[in-house]
Amino acid sequence: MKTVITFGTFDLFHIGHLNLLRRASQLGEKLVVGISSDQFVYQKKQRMPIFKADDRQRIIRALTWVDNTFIEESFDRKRQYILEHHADILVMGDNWKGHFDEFEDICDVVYLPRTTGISTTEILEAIQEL
Ligand code: C2G
Repeated sequence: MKTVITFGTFDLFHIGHLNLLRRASQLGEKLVVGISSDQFVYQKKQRMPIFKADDRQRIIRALTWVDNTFIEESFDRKRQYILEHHADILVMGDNWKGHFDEFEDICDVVYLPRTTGISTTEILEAIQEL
């Protein structure tokens, strides 16, 4: 039985997020998702998320492929999260390619192709242009 772990902001949940989570779930029997805290999103993106962490977590938790969720507070704790959740595979979109190779000593690290043509930033820009 393999446990897959993945991390993300998942703000303005969209089809790119859905595809990533579906494909991640297919790599194992259990999928655990770390959802970035609002402060961590600010550190990563220099802007606050549109949806609060609690709401983003509720949306992810409602997906049938997702078995467990938690709030990710920082990059520094990634090793701890992987170990705590007994993850066998770390999955991220390939915009993160190479960034998490340091965890190959404790799990497999897989980068999946991103869905093209959609991102939270592009959605925000499209709305602003209306
Ligand atoms: N993603 C994707 N296709 C898109 C958009 C996003 O496959 N069109 C993937 C990303 O590659 C990532 C996941 O969906 O694996 C979540 O993306 P974001 O919400 O943008 O998360 P991010 O801010 O990159 O958080 O510790 C690492 C992070 O917390 C990653």
